[in-house]
Amino acid sequence: MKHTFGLIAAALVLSSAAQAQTKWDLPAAYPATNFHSVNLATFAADVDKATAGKLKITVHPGASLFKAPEIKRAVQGGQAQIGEILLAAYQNEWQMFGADGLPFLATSYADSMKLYNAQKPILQKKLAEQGMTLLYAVAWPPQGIYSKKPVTSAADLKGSKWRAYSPATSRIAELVGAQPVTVQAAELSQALATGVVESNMTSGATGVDSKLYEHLKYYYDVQAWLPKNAVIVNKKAFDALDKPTQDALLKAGAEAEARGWAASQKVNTDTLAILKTNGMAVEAPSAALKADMQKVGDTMVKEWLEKAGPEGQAMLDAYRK
Ligand code: PCA
Repeated sequence: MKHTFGLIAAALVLSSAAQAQTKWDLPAAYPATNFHSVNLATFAADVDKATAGKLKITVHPGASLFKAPEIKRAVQGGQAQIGEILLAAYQNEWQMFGADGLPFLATSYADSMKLYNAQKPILQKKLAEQGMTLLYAVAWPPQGIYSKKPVTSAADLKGSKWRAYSPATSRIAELVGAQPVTVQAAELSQALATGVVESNMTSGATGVDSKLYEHLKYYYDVQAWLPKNAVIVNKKAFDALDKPTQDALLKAGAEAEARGWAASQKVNTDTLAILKTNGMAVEAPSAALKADMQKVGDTMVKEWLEKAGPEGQAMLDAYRK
């Protein structure tokens, strides 16, 4: 009798401990050493600490749980409670997602932050309609051109096998006469090794992550745009948390955002140096290349506005104000 009571008591203790702990999965698409992923790991540790272990977030970097393009739907459907997405990858779904992926709309960290502030209210509204919320977003370092061959003007990109990671990066390829092929960051090294890719636009961060210097010898620091990663949360999962846990999550998210933007700037400087150390020519674009790319950007912003309509215009006005 006494024995049975002890077992029941033990079972009760165990089940209440299990109830008290919530486990979330956080799929992410970039390698564990990437600054976004490192930031996510710190964020998860902060949440663990602030909630005394009540909310355990497991980060799955490197597209190990879901491939990059699948993460948004996974969070929406509740297969993952929280996840990190590249907003610009979803431009075809809704033009506003792609605003930070347009060449030469916002090219500095300061402008990129301004653009984020203009985007934020409509991003929140859209994600809420989809059953999610935006926790935080962090810009990648500015995007430049990587190429196997020297590029003195856009004409040198004609016919080049160009890796794209978003609708906008595919469109750039079309406009310069390159051949776009969509390759996610997780598969980029492989694509280079097999010769599927000869050029692309991305950051120094991804250049180092994927060791682009092993195959591509030229980097032109065009600083064309700063796309953002956003951390999104399934609304039902969020609502199921108690208030102190929700508050802890929001606080850790705000801290991760500030930390991430600072890290991005440092990573920009550091990774361009690493590219050089590894034998890559890291150069400013020629006046001709700059002018060619500026023209591409003008066309794309115009095309984007046509598709985005008044909502896009309102966002641009808010950004430029
Ligand atoms: N790296 C990611 C997106 C932007 C960036 O700098 C990539 O190349 O896939």
